[in-house]
Amino acid sequence: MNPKYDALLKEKMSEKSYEKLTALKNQKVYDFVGLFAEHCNPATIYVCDDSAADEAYIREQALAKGEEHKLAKEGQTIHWDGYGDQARDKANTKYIVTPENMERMKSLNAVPFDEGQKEIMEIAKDNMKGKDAVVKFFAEGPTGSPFTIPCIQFTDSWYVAHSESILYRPAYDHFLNMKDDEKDDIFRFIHSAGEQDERGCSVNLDKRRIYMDLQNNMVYSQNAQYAGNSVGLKKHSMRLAINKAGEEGWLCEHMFVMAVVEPESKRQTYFAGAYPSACGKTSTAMVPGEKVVGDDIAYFRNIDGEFRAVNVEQGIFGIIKDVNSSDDPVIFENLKKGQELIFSNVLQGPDNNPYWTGMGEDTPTEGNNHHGAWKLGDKDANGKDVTISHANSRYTMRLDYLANFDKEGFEAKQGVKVDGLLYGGRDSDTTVPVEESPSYASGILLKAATLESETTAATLGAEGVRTASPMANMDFVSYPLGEYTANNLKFTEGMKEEPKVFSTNYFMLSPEGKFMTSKLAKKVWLHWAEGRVHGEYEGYKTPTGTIPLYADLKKLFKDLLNEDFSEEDYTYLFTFRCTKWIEKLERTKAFFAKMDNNVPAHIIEAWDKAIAEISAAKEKYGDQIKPGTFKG
Ligand code: SPV
Ligand code: MN
Repeated sequence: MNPKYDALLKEKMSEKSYEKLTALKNQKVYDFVGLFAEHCNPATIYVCDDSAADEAYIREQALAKGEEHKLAKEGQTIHWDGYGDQARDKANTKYIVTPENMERMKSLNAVPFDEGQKEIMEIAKDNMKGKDAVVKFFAEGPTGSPFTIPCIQFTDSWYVAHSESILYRPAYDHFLNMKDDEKDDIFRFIHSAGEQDERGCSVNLDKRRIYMDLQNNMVYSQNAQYAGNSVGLKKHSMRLAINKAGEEGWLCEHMFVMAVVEPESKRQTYFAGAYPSACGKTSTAMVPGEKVVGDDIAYFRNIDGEFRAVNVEQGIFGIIKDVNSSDDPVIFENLKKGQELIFSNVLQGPDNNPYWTGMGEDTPTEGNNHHGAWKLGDKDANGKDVTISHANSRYTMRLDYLANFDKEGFEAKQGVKVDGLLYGGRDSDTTVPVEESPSYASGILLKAATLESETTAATLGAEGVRTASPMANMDFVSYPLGEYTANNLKFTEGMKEEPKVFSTNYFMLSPEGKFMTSKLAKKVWLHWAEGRVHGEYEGYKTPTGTIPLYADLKKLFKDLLNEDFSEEDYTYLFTFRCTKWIEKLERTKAFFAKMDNNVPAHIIEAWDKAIAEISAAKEKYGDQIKPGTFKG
């Protein structure tokens, strides 16, 4: 298919692999594989189709290469990343950008295209030498749908290939059936773990780079193993998709998709939710009794005038710390089963079972973990105690294992119709537990763009520091923040109906510094929002939206959780705090100005208008406005 690569590919591939590659009749795919076969120089290349045999081969190779190890239970394996490779490498994740675009992209860790490409190609040169590489085809979103983005992954890590097999829909057949005029519109990912040690960990972390080429929808990841750095289909693809969505008029968001199920009528109402990390995203997506479509990334499209969503993925790459039988029963039960699961950076105990921090069980005092052979009290090179598992240790699991998986919603080629959006931050003193926005636009500007998460005693650094996290998407927004926010606003133009937008905050503290509701209270806020979507509850106005009446919440707490909710707690939690809100809006303005010197004027004006309205309310009602007293 290209005389430049034919002989080389035939030499590195079995006849069968070569046939699978050429059967696609996709020049772009062929040239991509050819270019990196030559440049990264693996010993062999295995091309996968969607067959069970190829899935099994990937699992076998991940074990044979020592990147994963069998655990006691059937199907369970463990993988370790290098000690310095257990979270996303933000500093070395960069956009390679054409000169005319450099100014526009300057707050986004951009490097000039030629310079960046030269550097990454030098690092990639012969990086697969002596190794066996694999090529696999996946889709973001369901195949054969308006949402589908076909992707090709070329990697020398069988752990990465295995993770992607669990997390993404297979798409060799989709590639096979693509029409000629569709064949160019694909995402391409080249990854090499580089040199690996005996535990399968990348060694040359000083040369770890993740470079994104938005012009060509291609991402280079070198010398990394942690999935957030290596799995092309996850956050690399998300950055490409956000940019593509911006150009094409749809949205890619860092959001779960779930259905709230009304207990009596069984009515299902779909919500998508954005929560910065450690603000309750997974636990909201998985509230017992509701249904889950996806937990991390959603695409939204206007289909026939409706706001529709798909889950981009088919699995969960979830934080395992503190997953236990009482807080996350659905997940925990599945982590205990003999089924295909990859545990990363947890402890492999002497009984060959996985153990992690906060699992709610006795844990061994020795074994193998993210640091190597480990026993209680071991310190790392900096004299820090090595914990039983890393704080960012994870499980990789198919979503359809979950009893509350919404198979129908997940498989819908046109996506599900979203009636509510949730934006949930973490603050101890400003945002009420749940509030509805008067309009979609107000929701995007006052709920989504203002999201923040506050550090707690449990995180490193000073307590109470707020990190701006617009749309909980800051690490992935791949073009200027103001433009992205304007595109969020524009998205619903011409739709028959806009979703209602709600803020949530599970972390408001009492004056004594205590949480005032149980962890399950989120179920109440969700069901109130669900009722509002169907016009069911009255509410009180605030300067930024509508809050619940006490009587409705009291009943919901009783019916759903059998808990008593006092009027005193209600009044405290739902008081509107004027100065706190003005400060929050000022911080949002400052953050946007720092990230983007071209924030559209209409956005800034909307914030100024909100600040003026809140100031007027403060004059009239006082700084702390109790529920029911504000009259607009
Ligand atoms: C996140 O950090 O938002 C994740 C995990 O979902 S990672 O794959 O590292 O991005
Ligand atoms: Mn995420």
